[in-house]
Amino acid sequence: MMFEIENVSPDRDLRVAIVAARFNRFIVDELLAGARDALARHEVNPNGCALLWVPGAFELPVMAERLAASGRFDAIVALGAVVRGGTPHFDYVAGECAAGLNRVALDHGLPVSFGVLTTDTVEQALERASTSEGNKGFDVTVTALEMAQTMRELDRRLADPSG
Ligand code: INI
Repeated sequence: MMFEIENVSPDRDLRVAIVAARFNRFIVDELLAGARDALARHEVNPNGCALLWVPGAFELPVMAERLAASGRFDAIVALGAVVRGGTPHFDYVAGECAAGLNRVALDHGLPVSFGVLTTDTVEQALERASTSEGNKGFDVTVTALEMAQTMRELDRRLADPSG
């Protein structure tokens, strides 16, 4: 085996941009609290991080695209809540949001974490955004950090295979 990279521990200088959708803000605020907690627990330097608000989940991809194109960030975390009950166009908003975020990730080779809840009810969304039952904002931020660090170490290994 040439090399293996697993169980990386995120550098404190990783630069993370969070994009948060204001729609269903009371839910997204909980996701954001989880995301902030994940950054703080990994002692990520806040000076390299940014938080951008957009109106709804549909707007997350275009802002993520702008952030990715800036070259200033190692990972992007997208947060939102799309609830089927209140959303006749649920499938368009949720589907385009997911597809758009994934496109940004692939176009830029940048980790873009999908922290957008897509649930049938507000109750289900709140369960996934709570602190006691596990917080999706926390989880996807940990994922973003792992991906950014693994990419960083991969670049290092490929630049210096002996090191
Ligand atoms: N945006 C959300 O983030 N969640 C929703 O549940 C939602 N609903 O219910 O419609 C929603 N709609 C707004 C959408 O994201 C755009 O902001 C809007 O269509 C303007 O482009």
